Parts: sequence; C-alpha cells; structure tokens
Amino acid sequence: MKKRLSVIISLMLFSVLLLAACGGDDSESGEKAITLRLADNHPEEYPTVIGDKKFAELVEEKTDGRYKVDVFAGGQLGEEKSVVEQLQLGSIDLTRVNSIPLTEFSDDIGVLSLPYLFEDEESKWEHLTGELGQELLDTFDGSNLVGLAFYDSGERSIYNSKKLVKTPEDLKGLKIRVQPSDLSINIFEAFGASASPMEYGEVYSAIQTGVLDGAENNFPSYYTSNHFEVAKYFTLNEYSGPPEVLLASQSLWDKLSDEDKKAFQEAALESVEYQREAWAELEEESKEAIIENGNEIFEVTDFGPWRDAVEPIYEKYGPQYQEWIDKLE
Ligand code: GTR
Repeated sequence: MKKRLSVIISLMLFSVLLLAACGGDDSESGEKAITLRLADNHPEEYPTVIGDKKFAELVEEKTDGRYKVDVFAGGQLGEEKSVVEQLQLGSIDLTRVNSIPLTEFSDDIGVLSLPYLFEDEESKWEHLTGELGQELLDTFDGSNLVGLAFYDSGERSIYNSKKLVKTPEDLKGLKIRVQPSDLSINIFEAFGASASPMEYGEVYSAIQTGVLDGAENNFPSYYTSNHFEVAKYFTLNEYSGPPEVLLASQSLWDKLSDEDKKAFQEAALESVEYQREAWAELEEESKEAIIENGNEIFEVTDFGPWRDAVEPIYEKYGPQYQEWIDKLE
C-alpha cells in the first residue's frame, strides 16, 4: 500500500513539473508568458521563416516577454489553405502564407496577383508598405483573420520538364500546377496551358512521376522545393508577384490589449525589412545554383504576347478589383 502511495505521489510530482515546463517561462513582470504558434510552409532559413523569427523576437521584446511566438516551419502544421482555416477557428494563432491562397478568403486581396500589375518592384513596395497596403490588410476584417504585414515573394514564372517554353503558344498541351485559386487557374488557361490546382507539398512527386509537366514559382521556391531537379526548363516571364502575408487569428487579436495589438503590429512591420534582405540574398543565390546545375533559363524580353494572352483576366476580374486598380494607378 505504502509503495503504491509513493508511486502516486511521484507521478503527481512529475505531472506538476511537466506542466510547469509546458507553461513557458515567466515574463519580466513575473506573469506566465503566453506561447503562440506561427505556421509557415517553407523550410528553416527560407526568407519568410527568417521574417517570422524576427517578428517572434520583436513580439517578445515589445511585450516584455509576456508573449512568445514559436515558429513551426516546413509545413508542420499543414498546407496553406488548411492553416488559414485553422486560423479562422483560432486553433493556430499566426501564419505566413502567400496571398494567392488568400483569394479564397478575401474578395480584395486578389488584386495583388493580377498579371503584370505593377510597373516595377519599387512602386510595388511603396504601395505595400504604405497606406494602400494597410487598407488591403484591413480587408480581412470580417473573415476572422487579421492582416499584419506583407513579405516579399518576388515574381512568379513558369517551369516544366518537357521543353524550353518561349511564348504562350509553347504552353499548349502542358499540364501546369497552379496554387489552389480560381484566379490562378484562369490565368494559366488564358496562357493556353492546362491548369492543375494542387497543394505545394505534392508538386515535386507529381512532376517526377509525370502527373504534371510543370509548375510556376519564383527562383527561391523553385530551388528550395527541389522542383529544379525534376523540371529543368525555366521561362522567366515574371507574370505575377503575389506577396506573402503575415496573419493573426481574430481570436488571438480579441484577447490582446490595445497596447499589445500595437506591439504585434509594430513587430510585423519592423520584420519586413529583415525578410526583404533575406529575400534578395536567396533570390540571387538560388538563381546561381540553378544555372550551375545546368538548368536552362529563357529570359523573356518580348512581353507583348504574354500580356496580350492575359487580357481576358482583366476583362473578367476588372470589375471586382477596379477600385484597387484605380488606387494603384
Ligand atoms: C511560394 C509561396 C508559398 C506557396 C508556394 C506555392 O512562392 O511562398 O507560400 O504559396 O509558393 O506555390 O504553393
């Protein structure tokens, strides 16, 4: 009997210790720190994850350690669409996702993915870090999501395993993976390809086994996802530049004091600079690595046929996004 009692006491002690370990460290004021989860589908050291971690560090600093953010990289918490749904339910607190999958959750954000929308990167970032960017982040109001900041994702281009594509004509008959969004499907159908929506994590093996002929992305994703190993022809047509978005769940937001909301917002905006620096580095590095690997890159110089091909997209989506297009102009 005595022995059993001592086992029970030891077990209780062990549980108390375990609970204390999970509860996180004390903040500077002595309160228990609240640990939040941030999901990202890119690997550690990818620019978005570098941005997430800077954000985490700044949140902790600005809230005097009352909030800690654990970054779960590599898609550990799920693919992008499912993570956004989990954010809406409040079971994940924060995420960094691309703005294309968000077109299924907001009627406005898709404007940033319209083909050949911005004149250049400079004007794009002036908008994204300015008033218009904030207005666009605010359009998540009412969808249980809170937009905090935009991160850089460069421009997207097309790659495949079959041949060097030089014009939209060459895309005929090729099955190209697009992000799960109607806008992306419509753009690739306008280019003349057969558009196949699929989650990011499934694309490598789909190209490898011939289920797909190719996909589309920026250099850093083409490189870190290893798609460059199975689809060696890259067409640099930079047809669209949907930025990344850092989001919080509404349920987290509602629990924050006004002062903490400000701290989270400032942390997000301050992390943008770090993320963009990391972006510029990896963009360069991945392009070099791809060339070194022997992949063929066709750099489009005549954008006429590509722009003409996507005119129907402006006819179809123009009315929905007109207000934003006008503001951008
Ligand atoms: C990347 C983006 C990811 C994901 C991926 C995709 O450029 O950073 O968040 O959206 O593209 O193609 O699914």
